[in-house]
Amino acid sequence: MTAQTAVPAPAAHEVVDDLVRGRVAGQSLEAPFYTSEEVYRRDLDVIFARNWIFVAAAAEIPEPGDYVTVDVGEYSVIVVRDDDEQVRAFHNVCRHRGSRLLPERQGAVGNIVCPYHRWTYGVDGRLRFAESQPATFDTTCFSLRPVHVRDLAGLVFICLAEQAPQDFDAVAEVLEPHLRPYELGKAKVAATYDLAEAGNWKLVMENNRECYHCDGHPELITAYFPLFAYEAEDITPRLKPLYDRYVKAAEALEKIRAAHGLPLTDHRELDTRVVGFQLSHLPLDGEGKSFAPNGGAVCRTLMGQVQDAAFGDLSLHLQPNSWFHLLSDHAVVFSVLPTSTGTSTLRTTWLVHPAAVEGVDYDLDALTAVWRATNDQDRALVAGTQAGCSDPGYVPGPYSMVEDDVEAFVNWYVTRLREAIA
Ligand code: 3BY
Ligand code: FES
Repeated sequence: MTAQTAVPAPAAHEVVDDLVRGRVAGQSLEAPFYTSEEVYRRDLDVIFARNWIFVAAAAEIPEPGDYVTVDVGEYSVIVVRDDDEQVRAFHNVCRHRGSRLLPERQGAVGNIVCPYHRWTYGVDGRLRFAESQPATFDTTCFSLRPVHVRDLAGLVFICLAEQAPQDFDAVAEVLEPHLRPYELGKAKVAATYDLAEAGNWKLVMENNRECYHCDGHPELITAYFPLFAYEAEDITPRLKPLYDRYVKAAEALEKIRAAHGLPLTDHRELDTRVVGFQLSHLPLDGEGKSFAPNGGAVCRTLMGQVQDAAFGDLSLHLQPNSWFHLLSDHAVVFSVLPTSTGTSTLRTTWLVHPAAVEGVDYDLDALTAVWRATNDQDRALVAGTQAGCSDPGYVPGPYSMVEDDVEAFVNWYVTRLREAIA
């Protein structure tokens, strides 16, 4: 009898390596990218623990001691405004025996006091007090562990890596002049809510990156031209009248921005940078002002230094987890955080001018109606895609001509995973 040598099954990480190496461009990802625990762990490690992640509007923490906590996989991070009014970020872990420090999603503190044995940290992270320590105990050795943080014109990003990608500064330099007039850092939070998505975080992002499905957003498209990422050659006879209206509105918007001496250029660096981004100045349909039905305004007070209500939509997409709409009268900021292989959280926050008064300058339901409806519609599309991709009958399908930004997102993602393997 001949002895048979069993061929060992490849380790789970090798299976993921092969998937990543074998990714075929131009079509949707293979099912395990959305369904495998091993890929999910890889995403947390390579994407969410190494890149700049958008986590909050600075307006959520206006005063010293105001904080939010952010869960990124197994990490919890405290984002807090210190006494010098700088935004700081720390691991939400006590330096004594590791207790979680702040369990709430947001709040305000004088000091950060551990609930276990009351080690007390300043909002600058320094350990100020720990009872019953020997004379040799040096508090300076037990500050909270910092997390990289940047406040870009009122948008707060963190990076959990030891070495954060350098690229952020160059991107911030491009974005800052476009964002500055809106004074997001001084804005008021009108509303924020978390939506539980029944889909892998990448499906939420991919859905955001195309308007091929925008007929599914009847409320949104009375104001928003459903032509995002469409080029002239992508315009079918059905879309021609809409496109003609879009071209006229875009010309009018360019004149308005030029009259105010503001930057006009769009930027598309979605998969050509580590901090991949796209900035677009989009005109709006109808009245051309904001996201009320037919492009009407939703708030009487204009943002920051903005002087013209017909200021269009400054649309910003960032890899890997965020997008933004800045209008003359409000801003909406979105972040996606993974919660399991097949679930994620979409956080949406609406900002208005700090002097805008609810019930006087804006009606909260009217302010939030379009994106609540759009988020719900997208939620159903994402859940349906998660179900389909989990079906043994799923095979990847080709991207259309107007899904370049989905492809760019996936390329950015696969590039990060390939770099990590190398
Ligand atoms: O939020 C966005 O960026 C839009 C909305 C619809 C599709 N997407 C391109
Ligand atoms: Fe925080 Fe003991 S674990 S004080």
